[in-house]
Amino acid sequence: MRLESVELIRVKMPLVRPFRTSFGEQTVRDVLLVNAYTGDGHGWGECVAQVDPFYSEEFIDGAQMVLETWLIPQVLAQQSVVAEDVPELLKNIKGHRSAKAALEMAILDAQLRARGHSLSRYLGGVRDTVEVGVSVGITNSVDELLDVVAGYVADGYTRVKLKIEPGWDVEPVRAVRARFNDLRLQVDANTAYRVGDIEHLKKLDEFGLLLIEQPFEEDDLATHALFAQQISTAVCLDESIVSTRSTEVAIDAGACSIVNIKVGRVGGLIESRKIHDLCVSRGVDVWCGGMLESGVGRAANVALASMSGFTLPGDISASNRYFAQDITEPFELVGSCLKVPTGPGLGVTVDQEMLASLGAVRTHITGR
Ligand code: NPG
Repeated sequence: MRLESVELIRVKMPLVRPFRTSFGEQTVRDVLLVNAYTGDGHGWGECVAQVDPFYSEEFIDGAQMVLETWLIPQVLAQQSVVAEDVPELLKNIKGHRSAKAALEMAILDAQLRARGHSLSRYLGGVRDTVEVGVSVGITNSVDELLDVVAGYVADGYTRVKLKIEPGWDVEPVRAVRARFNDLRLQVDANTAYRVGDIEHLKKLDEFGLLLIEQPFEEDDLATHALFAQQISTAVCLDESIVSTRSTEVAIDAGACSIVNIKVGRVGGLIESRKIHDLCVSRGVDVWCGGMLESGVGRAANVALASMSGFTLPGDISASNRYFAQDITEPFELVGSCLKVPTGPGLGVTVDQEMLASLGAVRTHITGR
């Protein structure tokens, strides 16, 4: 397959509700889409980098720049390319995993659309529907949190993730657990704690949580391992997991018993599949994380989560949890599940009129 040109599309999608984490608040999702035009047709990818480098070192303007200046020209220079070549082709460029993931996704989508195969089938998915959860940001009060959670429970979600940070942890979790006895509950700290907080965090053991996600800094496997020995709740890693190798090191160190896989954070769907396979072979449960994706990235997440090792519900909510209107056909909750697309490639269609009405800005890179 020859890559002819790539179009980068930037579009701002307002979120239906502000999303607050320990690293900031978001009200609008600044989406970067990648459209790969090949000799065999075109395909879509989505870059999950955020506006600010607060979740990871990547940020959306930097991702666009590295795509335009290095990643896309390097692939355009090839006579022929398939998605499986992309990780190796881009290996000389350090980091920038979510930018690489978006380009790989677009090329893979084009390839699969041309073959008529769905992404789920390509990845070896085993499910038609995937169980999903919802991630709830930090709110101004515990009462407000209870109202937000009640709304999601009424929508059908049976697994809720609460964002925590120092000063917003044991009490909000206690209140949610007291009101929603049967709810599957987990917490995510996005690296907000330090080794001295271990005694305090151990109090979370009494709430029957599914897991505690990334309490400590991403390069601090030692503190995660120490914590895992002292708490009965499962420790899950997100930010620390950036490759198959880092996953192996984390498992060997005893730093986690559960792994969150995010396509952007690990550099693509092909690396995601490798991490999944490693975790399955090591008896480690995995689940699919989310980065407030549009329908394009969500389609990839749903396909990934259809693989056998994804035994826990993902942070892949229905489109209406994020946006009043998505840029693809919406993903809707059926019970507490989303349907896995069966059409070719990502299996969704991007609404070009919707992109235009949102004021999408396009950059076309031909390279030749
Ligand atoms: O449903 O897509 C979603 C959001 C899930 O909480 C979620 N994502 O730290 O995992 C996270 C968090 C996040 C969102 C991180 C946006 C970075 C950016």
